[in-house]
Amino acid sequence: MEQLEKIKNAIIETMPALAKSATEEALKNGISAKDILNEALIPGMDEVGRLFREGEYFVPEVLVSAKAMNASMDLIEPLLVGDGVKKVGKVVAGTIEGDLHDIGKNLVCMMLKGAGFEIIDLGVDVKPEVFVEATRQHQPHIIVISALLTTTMLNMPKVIDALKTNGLRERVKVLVGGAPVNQDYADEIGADGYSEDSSSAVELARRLVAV
Ligand code: B12
Repeated sequence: MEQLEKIKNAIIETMPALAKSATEEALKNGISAKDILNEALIPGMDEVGRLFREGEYFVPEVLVSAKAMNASMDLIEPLLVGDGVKKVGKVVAGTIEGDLHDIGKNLVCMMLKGAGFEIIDLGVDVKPEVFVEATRQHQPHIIVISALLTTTMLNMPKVIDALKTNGLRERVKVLVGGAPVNQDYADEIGADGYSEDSSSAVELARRLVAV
């Protein structure tokens, strides 16, 4: 669809203002927030990833693309989330220590919020002790940990170890994800769950709290 292409291209071509206006236009024309997410934002960012990988884009371009994606996300989030949804569980979320990538983590949080979870978002570069403290303070059902770098995913088990050391491991389910993470790694570090995208993360979170 032409309007979804326009949003996608605004992300790829690093144009936040256009991403915003094209999203406003699409919503006005009755295109759903879910279609904007799945058919424009995610494929747009995937393409940016490819350009970065192949050396056509550098960090500044990727940052502006991320800004364009966020400009659109700000508009669709309230529609994806919906008001007055009964809370089904509490989630503490964060990107692991050393890692500044937050687009995927934010998407997972947004989808979980939409499914009725209460989210405590600790942001990026979150140290194990900060996850522990938030677990003590908020008593979540689930901890969501995101990593986008092969180097930082190695910090994920440190959170699990820190929870054990502090006697909190049995109280909370740990969900891990992000591009370099897979089911084998999740099993190896003793996480309770892994999923590859934000929609399946919701299903998994629901199962973990047995909704
Ligand atoms: C955007 C981006 C950046 C932006 C981040 C902006 C931001 N606010 O997030 C900036 C420019 C800052 C950046 C910096 C760097 N980046 Co970068 N970046 C990317 C890029 C292009 C896209 C990532 C993204 O947002 N994808 C879109 C989202 C929606 O996907 P996602 O994060 O995978 O999330 C989905 C799933 O994984 C899952 N998910 C995510 N988290 C979780 C958690 C749970 C619990 C669950 C269940 C699911 C889940 O659900 C999400 C939605 O479906 C990727 C390439 C790529 N295609 O992945 C490189 C990439 C991740 N970056 C890379 C690198 C190397 C870097 C830098 C080291 C570059 C540098 N030399 O400085 C720095 C590191 C900075 C740091 N300390 O973190 C490499 C990593 C390589 C590796 N193997 O480790 C990649 C793969 C690019 C590449 N091919 O070289 N980056």
